[in-house]
Amino acid sequence: MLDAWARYIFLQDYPKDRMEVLVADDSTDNTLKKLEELKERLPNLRVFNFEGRNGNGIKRQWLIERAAGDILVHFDDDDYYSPHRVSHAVESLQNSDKLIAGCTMLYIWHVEEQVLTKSGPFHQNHATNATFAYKKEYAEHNRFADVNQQTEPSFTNNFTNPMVQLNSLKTKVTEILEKKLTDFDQSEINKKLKNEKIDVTLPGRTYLSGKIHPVSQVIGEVTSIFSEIGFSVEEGPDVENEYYNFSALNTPESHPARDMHDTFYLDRSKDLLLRTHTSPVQIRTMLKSKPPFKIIAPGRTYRHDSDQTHSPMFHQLEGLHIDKNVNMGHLKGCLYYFVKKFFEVEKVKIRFRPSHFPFTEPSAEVDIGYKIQDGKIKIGEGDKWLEILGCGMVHPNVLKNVKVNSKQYQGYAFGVGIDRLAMLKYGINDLRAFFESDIRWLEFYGFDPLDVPTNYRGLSR
Ligand code: 2U9
Repeated sequence: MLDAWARYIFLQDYPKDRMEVLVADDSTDNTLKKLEELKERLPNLRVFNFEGRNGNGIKRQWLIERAAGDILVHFDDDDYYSPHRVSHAVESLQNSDKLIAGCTMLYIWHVEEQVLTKSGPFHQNHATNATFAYKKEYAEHNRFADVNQQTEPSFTNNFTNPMVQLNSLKTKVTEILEKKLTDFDQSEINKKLKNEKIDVTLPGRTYLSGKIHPVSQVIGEVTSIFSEIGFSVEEGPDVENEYYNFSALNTPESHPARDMHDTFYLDRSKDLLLRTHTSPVQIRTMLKSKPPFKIIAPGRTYRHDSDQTHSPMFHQLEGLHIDKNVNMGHLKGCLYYFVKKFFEVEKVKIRFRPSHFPFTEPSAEVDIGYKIQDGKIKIGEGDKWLEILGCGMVHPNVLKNVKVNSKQYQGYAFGVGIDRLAMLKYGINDLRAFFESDIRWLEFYGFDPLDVPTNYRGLSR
């Protein structure tokens, strides 16, 4: 701080031999030592130790009483001053009958904080803080009050003493400039208010909002239900190899699912193919990690099939839960919970029918009860049965293929067709419309993008 202050004192264009510099030093650092060094370049430098005494008023009074010159000019040690400060103040006071000089407006550059503040412009006798200059005879009759702040009003008799204006031209230019800027802003606003009119009778603009496809909606719903009971979501590629899609899943070379009529092969050696189920995702997950596993795998699957209820590309969701002591009771509990949540019913009739899949043993297919009421399907009650799921306990051969010890770990797996679930829940009867990309169909059967399915807010509206 002292360095900056000393620089502004040296930079003053007023002759140094005619300038007495008085310092009231109340600092605790090595300021005194530094001031000693300055003495060589400022012949009339006088330093007073002011430590322990408080108040700007007291300090100023102290300095005034010890000053030798006719004209006194204030300097703070933490503000920036121009080189003309002393000469301008002295000249202004010498050419005037008035006893005090100051500026009604001031920009202060705070050296330490590195900020610029502005005070004023005030009325003509109101000197802004730290701009004071005055004749010594004035100070003999007007004393700085012994207060820390706002000493100026009492010193200037509440701003009633006529004041020589310092930097008056600069103040005027600033004022004019600021007025011009506000006038300009104002006239721009007025121009806009005059020329721009709002027609409040105009109908609102219509906008096209996209819709969520029923398949995406159902994937969201199903994922939400299973994540609530501890399943995490895994994904994998649509293009798979023979091993992950068939061999690892205990599907023999002779199995009809491997037939060209069922599977889309991508090369002559029948190694690359479009996955026929999402099961390879579970194989990949188990190979890269260690049990327990509790995962679901939703996604696109492909089979060589096309009619009113089959599309060559369709969607599946498979689940897998492997841990110590997982049994068929857990499988039944999990699927019962899922069916109730998905169809949003309190009670549901459910039956497990023995079946066969190469990757599960024992295997079952799951049917749910339904009836037709007023031409609509009612899920959960009635004496008709609807097949919706396949499931079973994971075959020990599958666990062996993914290096899981089947003596220690067992578990269940299930698979469900997403498109079929969507058709059942939302009363859509032709599967082919799902993938025709008819915007009118989507407009009717689609869902609001903001209406995201959650277990808390409700799955569907
Ligand atoms: C691993 C082990 C076992 C997944 C299973 C089914 C039964 C099933 C069908 C439902 C309708 C396919 O889309 S659908 O035609 N799926 O019946 N899926 S058990 O079993 C697995 C999966 C991965 C490692």
